[in-house]
Amino acid sequence: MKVFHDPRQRDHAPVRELHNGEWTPFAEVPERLDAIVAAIGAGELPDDRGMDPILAVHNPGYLAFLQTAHDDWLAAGRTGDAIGYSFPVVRRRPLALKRVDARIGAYAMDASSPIAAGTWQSAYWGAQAALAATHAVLGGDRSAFALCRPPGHHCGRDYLGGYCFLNNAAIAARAAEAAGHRVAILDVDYHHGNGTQDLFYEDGGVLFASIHADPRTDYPFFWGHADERGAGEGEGATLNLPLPRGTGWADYAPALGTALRAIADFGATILVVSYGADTFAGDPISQFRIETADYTAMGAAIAGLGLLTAIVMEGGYAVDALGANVAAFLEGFA
Ligand code: SP5
Ligand code: ZN
Repeated sequence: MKVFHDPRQRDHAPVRELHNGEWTPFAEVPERLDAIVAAIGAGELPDDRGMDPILAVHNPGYLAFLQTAHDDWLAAGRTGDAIGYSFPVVRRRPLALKRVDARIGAYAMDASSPIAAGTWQSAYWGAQAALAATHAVLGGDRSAFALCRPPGHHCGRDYLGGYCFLNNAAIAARAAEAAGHRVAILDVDYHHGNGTQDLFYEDGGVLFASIHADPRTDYPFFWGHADERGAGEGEGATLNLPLPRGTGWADYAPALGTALRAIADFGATILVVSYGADTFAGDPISQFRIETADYTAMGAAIAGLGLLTAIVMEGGYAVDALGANVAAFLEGFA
């Protein structure tokens, strides 16, 4: 299977994040990428397909903000990573926001996604990796893997969050759709892919199916509940399968079967998988009990759909096991 990544995806390296009321070391580290490369190889560099496929998902104001946010932070006399502290939950309307803190708040959904000097470069090339994998599949490969980092599934049209800046899975999905495919997105990261869900919630043309920790107990809390099923023309094209903390493969596999049946029933011709290895038993920030060998079964079950498949990397924070967990999943496809 072809693998795509660009070394510039290492440049995003925030130092710390707000966690349980304290500053703790940032969990989504560049070494995640190194660990995966060590296990499966560096693969190929993605072509540069420019901004148009990214603009199919994100709004221009948000993208302009992301490209200058860290420079704006430094220009305001700050040091270190840019992070917001005021978020317009109550009222959100277009304003000429002068302070960098205001702009970050307007374009962020949480305070755990710092913007560092290299953030735009890394997010941009991660999105290009997702596009490269998608185009490999459109060009005749049965499957391809985009080693995206930073991840993407928590961010939406005009907001970052959950370590995510550009929604790689959505960018892949829109590119596949533009090529005439009927697209399903399967999200198996530990956390609900709220950004991806949001982007397709009223779109009946793309199925979003997600298996994740119950948002009553886990981030992102406000989305991913079982009763969220899409709206308007998208009603029925969102499927949320929340599972309790402590879930192992024996209870995960039936939920995966449910998601796979929904994808088959939808009549998808291409699949985008948001693969997070943070369901792993040893993950430092998550609470499922999936073991390394289970990822091979997971990959094989998904491959059993027989669909063209672009796999994009999402979370997974047990760095020492991450390479093996990604390799095991990809082996399941072979
Ligand atoms: C893509 C993805 O898996 N995003 C997960 C975002 C979870 N953010 C909320 C949990 C924050 C846990 N912070 C741990 C800090 C360790 N120093
Ligand atoms: Zn996650």
